[in-house]
Amino acid sequence: MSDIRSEIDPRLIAALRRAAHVVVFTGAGVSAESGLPTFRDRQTGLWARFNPSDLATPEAFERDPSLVWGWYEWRRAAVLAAQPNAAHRAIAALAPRVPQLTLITQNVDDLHERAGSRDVVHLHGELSSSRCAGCRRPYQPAEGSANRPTGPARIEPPRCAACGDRIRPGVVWFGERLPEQPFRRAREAAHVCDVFICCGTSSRVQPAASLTDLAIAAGALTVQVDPNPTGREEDVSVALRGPAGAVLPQILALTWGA
Ligand code: BV8
Ligand code: ZN
Repeated sequence: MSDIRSEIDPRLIAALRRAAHVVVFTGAGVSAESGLPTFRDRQTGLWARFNPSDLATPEAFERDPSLVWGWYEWRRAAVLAAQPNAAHRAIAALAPRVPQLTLITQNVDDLHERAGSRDVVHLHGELSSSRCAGCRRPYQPAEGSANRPTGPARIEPPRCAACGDRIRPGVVWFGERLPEQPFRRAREAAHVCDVFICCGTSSRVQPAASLTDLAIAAGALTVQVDPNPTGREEDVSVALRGPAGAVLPQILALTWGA
């Protein structure tokens, strides 16, 4: 990866130094360097191995609960085995350097939190928060009960102790509404922030991807960090081509000598 120092626009450094409110909006790409596959990367993309409609929808869970629950258990095991990477750490290090930081993520892993970020806005739920598909009661597996698979395997989902319905992952599936409060908070932050850094997302999944449009329309200085083209390069103020684990630490170093 070429050194992006020459590519970092001085406007971005100046804008970050005087920013009152910075938003960082992340997707699966920021967890890629932790070894977690993204949804769309050709080689590792999870979708490449599964048809999305076979897994991340309520209909799929209805049709084959063990296949879907097994896939989430596998992903939970992969997240547990993964470590936050330099991108997660740089975002956590950004927080004390600006008056206000809003970290919004589409990711369902907890790597931002494990890197030290607080108050993370999860738009698509979290792998760690399973609940009853019927009465919506939160579900916590009994200590040591979860059998972590080493690959995508069928696992019968547990049953709710209160109503007997199946337990489901606490994530937002395709066709399901985003959680009201987090999405409202994300829209408000995108609307008022001075700098909006969109990192590791193909910006294809709606309505989350509309946050970048909101920030552009509101006049924020918008930055994209991605090693691949997303088709948004012409829309944002600054498009930085490179892995987040290299680019974000360099932005901090150039801006604050961090
Ligand atoms: C809804 C949780 C309606 C589950 C996920 C317009 C408006 C509204 C809806 C729609 C719309 N158009 C279409 C829709 C429907 C749908 C949708 O967007 N479909 C897509 C496929 C077109 N949206 C929905 O269904 C949403 N709900 O609309 O409800 C409604 C309204 C009222 C009442 C009822 C219903 C719900 C969408 C949420 C789905 N759930 N996740 C789970 O995780 O299993 S989405 C899931 O996929 C992720 O959370 C993530 O958001 C998305 C994948 O996107 P990315 O994170 O961007 O990952 P991707 O692989 O695409 O890209 C990775 C990027 O990283 C790449 O660019 C790559 O180059 C880059 N990268 C790689 N390595 C690095 C890197 N970058 C930096 N550094 C690196 N090292
Ligand atoms: Zn229940």
